[in-house]
Amino acid sequence: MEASQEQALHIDVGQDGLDQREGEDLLAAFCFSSDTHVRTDSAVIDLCLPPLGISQLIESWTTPYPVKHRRSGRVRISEGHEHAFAVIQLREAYPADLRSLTFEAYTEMLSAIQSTNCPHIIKIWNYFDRINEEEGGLERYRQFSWARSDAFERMNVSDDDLPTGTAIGTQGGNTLSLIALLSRHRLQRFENPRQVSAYRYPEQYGPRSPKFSRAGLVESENQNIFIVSGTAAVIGHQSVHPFDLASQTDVTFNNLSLLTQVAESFKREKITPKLDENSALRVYLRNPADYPYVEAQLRAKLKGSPTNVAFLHGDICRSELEIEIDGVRIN
Ligand code: 3EB
Repeated sequence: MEASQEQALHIDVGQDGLDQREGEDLLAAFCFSSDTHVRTDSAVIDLCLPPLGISQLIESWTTPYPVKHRRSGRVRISEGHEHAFAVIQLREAYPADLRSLTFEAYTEMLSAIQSTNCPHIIKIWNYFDRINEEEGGLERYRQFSWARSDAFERMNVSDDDLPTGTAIGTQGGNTLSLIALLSRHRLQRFENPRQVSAYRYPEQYGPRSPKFSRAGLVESENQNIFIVSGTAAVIGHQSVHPFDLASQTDVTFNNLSLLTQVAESFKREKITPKLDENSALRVYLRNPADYPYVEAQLRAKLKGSPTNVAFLHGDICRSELEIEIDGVRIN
């Protein structure tokens, strides 16, 4: 098949080595393990988010089009035909100043993105250690949110232009990792009607609100992307069922189905805006012992055996939350 008739983007989750499709180029490989190595010159992104029930998982994003790998300062860029990734991973100093480091990382990454052929930021995954720990009088997640907000402001990204997001605590590595998915095509954003938009959260969650959109669609000629931000047991702006895994799991699934319902109302011919066994999902659990329960729940909800799911040991950005799920469906 001609590349032009094929889908531009594929995701595969596998356990052994790079699960690269025959004849395709690698845009990004998220390597989830308890390893903390930081690469500097490839599309492989090592993240200390240990997979549950297995020692290593690799989520590979590949494309039939040629990919150009380059660097812009400390930002690694993989540019394909319609999609690209920009990645920055910075070690934290001791004593740490996460707020300054986040501002530096964000402004450097956002500037580098301006030099790519894919100006639309679809999603930014944010990972760093000790997310709920207080440092210098403020929880590290709140320091991070503050700096991300300042950086978007500095770079003239308004609340109407925010990408989808995920912010999760890693289990070591001492590294701030920002991974941006970019596209030639714009993101059609939408919010969850049952939730206050994160960028309008009141100050009780930090001096500056978390700047992300809840979900979105990216339409292009051959392919569409439905993508959701990290989704948890939040209603309005409040966490519900604090520390209660089973109830939080239910609310999280409800929030995900609400987002898919909103996406349905945008629906064009070729879009399947749902999270099902053909989606790539990441399920983040604060407590590894919760894995068997959530795995069984997910299989029941999706009514199939999803192959592209990563269950990861990650800390949720509010200490009372036990579970968060993010996902993408390409079709
Ligand atoms: C929430 O709904 C839960 O700060 O980038 C989810 C997704 C959450 C992304 C972020 C935070 C972020 O507010 C937390």
